[in-house]
Amino acid sequence: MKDKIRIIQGDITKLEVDAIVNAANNSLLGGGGVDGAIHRAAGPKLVAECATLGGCRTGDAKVTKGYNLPARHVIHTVGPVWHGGGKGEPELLHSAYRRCFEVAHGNGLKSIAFPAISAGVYGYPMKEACRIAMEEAKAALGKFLELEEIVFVCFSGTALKIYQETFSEIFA
Ligand code: AR6
Repeated sequence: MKDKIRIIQGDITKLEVDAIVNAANNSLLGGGGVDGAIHRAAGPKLVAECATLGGCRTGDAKVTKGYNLPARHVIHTVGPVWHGGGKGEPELLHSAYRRCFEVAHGNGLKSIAFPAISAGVYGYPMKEACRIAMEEAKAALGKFLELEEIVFVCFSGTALKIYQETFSEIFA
C-alpha cells in the first residue's frame, strides 16, 4: 500500500497525473496561493467551467477538466480556515480529503496529487494537516483498490520534512 504514495517538493501545476487537487475557496472562482497558480497555468477556460458549478461547501470537492495543465482534471476542494481547532476544523479537513478521493473514484481517476490543503493562507498547522492527509490516504488506498498513485506535493523544504516524518509514522 505505502508504495503507492509519493512525497515530493515542487509545483503541483507541473504534474502529469489524472487529477491535481486545488485548495480553493467557497466561490471556486480563483484566489491566491496554489489556487492562483493552478488557474494561471490552466488558462481562462478553467474559471469559466468553475463558474458553472455553484461554488463548493467547505469539506466538499468538485471536478473540472485540466485545460492547459498537464493534469487531465482538477479536483477543487475547500478546506477549513483554522480558528484554533475547536470549530470543527479537523472533521472538515478529513472531509475535504475524503471527498477528493470519492470524486476521483467516481470519475475513474487513478493518480491524484495533493497540495497541503488549508496549511497556507487558511492557517492550519502543517503537522496536524499532514497527519489528516496521510490518514485519509491510507483509508482511501484500503477502499479504492484502483488507486495507483497518491502524490503529496510540498512547496517548501520544511513541509517536505514534515510529510516524510508523518508518512513514516502513519504507514509504519
Ligand atoms: N504547488 C504546490 N503547493 C503550493 C503551490 C504550488 N504551486 N503554491 C502554494 N502551495 P494555500 P489554503 C502550497 O494558501 O491554506 C487561496 O487564495 C502552500 O505553500 O494555497 O487552503 C484560495 O482561493 C501551502 O503549503 O491554500 C483560498 O482563499 C499549500 O499550498 C485560500 O487560498 C496551501 O496553501 C485557501 O487557503
